Amino acid sequence: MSHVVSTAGHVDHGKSTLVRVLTGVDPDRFAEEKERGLTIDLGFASTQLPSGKILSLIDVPGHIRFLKNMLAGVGAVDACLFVVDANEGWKPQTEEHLRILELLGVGHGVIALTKVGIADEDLVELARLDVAERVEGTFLEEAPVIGVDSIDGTGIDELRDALDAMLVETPDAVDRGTPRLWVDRAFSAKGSGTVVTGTLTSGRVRVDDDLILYPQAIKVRVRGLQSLHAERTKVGPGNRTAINLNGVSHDQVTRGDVLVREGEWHLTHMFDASLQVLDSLDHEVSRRGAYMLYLGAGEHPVRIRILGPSTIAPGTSGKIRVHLPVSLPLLPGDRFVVRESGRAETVGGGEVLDVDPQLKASEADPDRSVDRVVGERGWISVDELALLTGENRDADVGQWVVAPEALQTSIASLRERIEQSGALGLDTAVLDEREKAALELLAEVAVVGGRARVAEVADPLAGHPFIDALRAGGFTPPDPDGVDRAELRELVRQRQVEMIDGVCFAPETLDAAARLLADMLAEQPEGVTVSEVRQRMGNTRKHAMPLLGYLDANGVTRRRDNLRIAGPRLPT
Ligand SMILES: Nc1nc2c(ncn2[C@@H]2O[C@H](COP(=O)(O)OP(=O)(O)OP(=O)(O)O)[C@@H](O)[C@H]2O)c(=O)[nH]1
Ligand SMILES: [Mg+2]
Repeated sequence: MSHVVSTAGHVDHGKSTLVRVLTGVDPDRFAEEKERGLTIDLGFASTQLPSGKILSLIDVPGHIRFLKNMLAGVGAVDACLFVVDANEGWKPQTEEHLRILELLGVGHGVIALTKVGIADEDLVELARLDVAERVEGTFLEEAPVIGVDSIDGTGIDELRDALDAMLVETPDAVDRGTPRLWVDRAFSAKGSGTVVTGTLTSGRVRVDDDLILYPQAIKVRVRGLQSLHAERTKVGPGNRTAINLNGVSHDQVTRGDVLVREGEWHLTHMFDASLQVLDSLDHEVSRRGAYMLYLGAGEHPVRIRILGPSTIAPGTSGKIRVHLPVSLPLLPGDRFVVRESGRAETVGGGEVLDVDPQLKASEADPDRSVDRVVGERGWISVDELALLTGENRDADVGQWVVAPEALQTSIASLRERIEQSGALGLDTAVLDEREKAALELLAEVAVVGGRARVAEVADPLAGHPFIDALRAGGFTPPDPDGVDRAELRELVRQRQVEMIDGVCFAPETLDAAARLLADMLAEQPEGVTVSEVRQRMGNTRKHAMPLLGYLDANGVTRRRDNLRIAGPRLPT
């Protein structure tokens, strides 16, 4: 496990030189960089610290013209090596880099005051005071400030110790089991084809893994892996990683693309987010303006809609809806920086809050709450919720997480349908997945033979003698003489007793009547008369008529003239 740390600071303040002294590797890779003594693009190097920990450094350019490259380098870092030239002191990109790191949520750092060998002591002291003041209230407030000189070696050991201590404080990368790698370089290596590099986050990658490259949606396979200059069979999160890919040519891949496994991320070209606007901005942020969004290692032209009030003033924060030109695998908590393309100035940055907004922009008020995500949908599967929020919730019902109100509504409507379905019960084949799941929550309902009906259990009135009498009576049940009226009402309410046209029946009798008619109509499909039914039931009109009325009303039978014929719900 290594930690990935980026440099930061104004142009020429000594970042690359310091990286070279710390690691023995010159991070300026290009001839043009070496000739001009200026970092243009990202550089990479690593070293082992006294404790044995591995420090991976990403060296960023300080020049404002290459800020885009700097942004590509800091999208996935845990901490920073913040560089200030003791002679020059705090400069514009010192400030801008600090703001960017803050917006991206970088939480740890060490400050190196460079070139102390060629600065007089007063200047160094002044620079210290200045730096202390500038970082007040930022994540660097408590950071150690180490005077160093990369040419004569002053303070380098002390800096190593400070970096070591910083890594102890810096939390290890999270392993969610869902790897994501924002590509910061893609090239073709002799003999092995396409290689991409980046900082792996959120999970492990193994040789032979199938991955997808977005936004192109190209299926690729991991042919080989390297981390810290060694071949690996697997690499864990928080590591600089080079992946040799099958299935894509290097010119199909650009910085800012992203590798993930299929189905593990929600892909979106629209998300809601917070936006903290920099204090230094001299105008409000409105929907007008051309914006560039920096996220992962990529740069994307975006449309922004302010949620709520129409503008966000400098030094304040608000919420925005962002429209990306491509779909990317995002998760709440992802951080980004926004710049205004026309003016080339950093506007602010924020955190993704909702990767799948449900409400219209005029109504949305996003936050990181998982309950909000559930509430806006009512029902959501455990898997879908994990994709949208990164959180694994236990299911409330079946495979679903359900908002309390939505669950109550479903249960109430289910109960009503079951009650209305009468003694025959509700055919569960007509229920959708959610309703079937909710059925399990209805303690009073039993499902027998694919039909849900109110069960006759766990009740003081269960086993009431009148129920037994009704059952025993069958098609000629007794009248409820002598039965307490309140008890009778309750028995009817619970559907332990079915009251039809003032006559009481056991629920089983209704089923038996339906089956009897089915038998009779199988023999006589053209229809049966009331008197034939009476004869088979062995009863009189008093009991036969309510039973037939019930069967007609429930679609078991239908009347045609003075005959009963098969209805749509005749048992088969
Ligand atoms: N004397 C002295 N010179 C230094 C020190 N660090 C850097 N330099 C010199 O300062 C110049 C700029 O150093 P770099 O390391 O290229 O600066 P940088 O911050 O990487 O610059 P960019 O990447 O372009 O932003 C070079 O000429 C270095 O030799 C130091 O500690 N002491
Ligand atoms: Mg440099």
